[in-house]
Amino acid sequence: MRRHDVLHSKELSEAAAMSDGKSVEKEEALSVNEHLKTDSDFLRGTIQEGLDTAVTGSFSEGDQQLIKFHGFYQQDDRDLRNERKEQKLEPLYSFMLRARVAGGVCSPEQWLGVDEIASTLTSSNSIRLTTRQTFQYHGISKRNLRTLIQGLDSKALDSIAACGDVNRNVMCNPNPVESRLHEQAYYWAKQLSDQYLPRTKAYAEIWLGDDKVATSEGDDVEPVYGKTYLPRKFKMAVAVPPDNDVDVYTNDLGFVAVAEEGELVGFNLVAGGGMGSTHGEVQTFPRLADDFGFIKAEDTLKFAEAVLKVQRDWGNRSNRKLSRLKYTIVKYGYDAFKAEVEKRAGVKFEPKRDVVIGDRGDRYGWIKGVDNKWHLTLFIEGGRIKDLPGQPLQTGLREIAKIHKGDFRMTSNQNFIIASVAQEDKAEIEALARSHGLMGKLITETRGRSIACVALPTCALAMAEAERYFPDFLSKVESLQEKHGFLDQGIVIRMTGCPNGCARPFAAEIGLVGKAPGRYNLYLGASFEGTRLNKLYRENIQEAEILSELDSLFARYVAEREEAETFGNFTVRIGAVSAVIDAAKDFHEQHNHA
Ligand code: SRM
Ligand code: SF4
Repeated sequence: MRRHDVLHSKELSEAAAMSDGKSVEKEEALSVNEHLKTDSDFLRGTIQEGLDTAVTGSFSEGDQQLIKFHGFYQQDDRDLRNERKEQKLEPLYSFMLRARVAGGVCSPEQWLGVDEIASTLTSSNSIRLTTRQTFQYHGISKRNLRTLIQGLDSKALDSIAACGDVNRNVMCNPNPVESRLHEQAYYWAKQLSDQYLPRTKAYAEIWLGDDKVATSEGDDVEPVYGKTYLPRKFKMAVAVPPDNDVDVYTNDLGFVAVAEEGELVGFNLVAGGGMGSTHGEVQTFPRLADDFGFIKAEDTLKFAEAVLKVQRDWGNRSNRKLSRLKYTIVKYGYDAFKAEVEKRAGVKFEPKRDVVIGDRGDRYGWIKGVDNKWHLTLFIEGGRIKDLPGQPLQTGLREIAKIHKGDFRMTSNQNFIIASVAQEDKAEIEALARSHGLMGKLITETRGRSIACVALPTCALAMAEAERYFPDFLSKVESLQEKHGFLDQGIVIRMTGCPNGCARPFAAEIGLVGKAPGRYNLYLGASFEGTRLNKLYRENIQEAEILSELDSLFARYVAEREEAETFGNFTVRIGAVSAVIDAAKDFHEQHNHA
């Protein structure tokens, strides 16, 4: 038994005793994934053998779980599923690979590599910016996986831990305007990303051809994770207020920067956020993180490691639907969790410092930073970088990368920043952006703040469209805003193809969550800033009904709103939905309309 397995049983009992004073946790059967991880020889499984098997485009079932830790998912084109079935062919398997890019920062040189891979090794011929500041490729065949990963490696990029039961890509506010503060916040995001990478050599061996390193039971290969890693995925973000583009409260662990005279002094630590839920299963729910208090910057890693280890040891390893940190905190209680984190960190939380949490949108166009460098934020609809008719977006970014001397930053709203442009280079970059359709279109305040997940045709879990349908849907909402005379105001609208919440829909003022083809649940009432969840308003409705509901609500909003009242706050004040205060209790409370 490894050290933390011993701790696991002991601390489970202690924590359970702490939370209700007497009960002792019953051990439940471990989930299949726990056995897979244990038996995987630190994430190797039989991936290597699967890769060399040419008779099928897929991996074995077990390896399909393990490849996630290496950054990719097996998928099939759902648009072609029935046709292939009728032809008695195996599904058209391909892979989605997600890179790990802490804080979304990459160099033009790296981008040229990313771009070349998309054009030569993927059938989607596109790059997809994600809601966590990185990029994905879709449509990679099994035989191209190794070449692709080696291509990324040649540009000092990788995909390890982009998916799987580990700390994922760490987000950080990408705003380069306040350069000093951003630099300090980014430093910690990078530390959090690097420190909690899996230490196994499996990735290097399988994909980069490194020699196999022998391991044995006694080897401390993974000092933080242990051989069974975390119970589930784990997400961290660093916010630099007032910007909340990283939606810090939706993360398992969030660091809200606290500055004094422009210098970072520490963070307000928040923990226990997450969006995923399952329709009809009330024990699952989205949740926003709790505030735990202020920590000094130099204690950042102590606290992060303490939280990771508590989740490692206390998290549910039997039911993967209930294994995120949010459920651990709800189960053991805020106080018990906090005390355990302080104990393991060896430091106590100080009272939370006052900070103002503001907008979650990106600032489009040119902005001048304090260092006199210019930064250009480009709106990328649906995060999809592709050469479209009349809008060769991918080519445009390639041409810019060839001449750009600063860096690039991906945003958590699926957008792209060309950062640190000198005054004398500004005109040339703008000309390239304009001539390739990357600039020049009017982006409304609502569209600029709204996001949709990938969904169909690649996502295996999608119940309805999102990325492909969302632009047209938004145009209809914009027409309604125009009709009611408030198109100049932004509403945060988010759509996902299912309740897993990849575009953080439960933190949107208007959230649309796929139920079935063409059908969505409509959620209302989140705050503009991302500090309150929304709630179900109408269930399983189609576009006409959604628009009709919004039409009536917009009419009332314009007539009855208080000064500077946001749409989300308005829907709560008039009682369209009640405010979610305790997600575990309130989120599923049925509303009259639902
Ligand atoms: Fe996600 C699963 C796409 C951000 C919660 N997510 C998936 C998969 C891999 C589907 C699957 O398991 O087969 C999707 C692949 C679709 C495709 O074809 O590309 C997928 N998630 C995405 C991305 C690409 C959406 C996007 O449009 O940008 C985002 C990639 C982020 C990244 O770069 O790491 C993405 N996913 C999120 C977020 C938002 C965030 O983290 O800020 C969430 C909600 C926050 C959270 O984790 O609670 C999210 N994805 C999920 C879940 C639900 C987890 C849960 O706790 O229940 C799943 C399903 C699962 O894990 O079982 C999921
Ligand atoms: Fe797929 Fe659902 Fe995530 Fe959308 S929210 S990408 S449909 S898992």
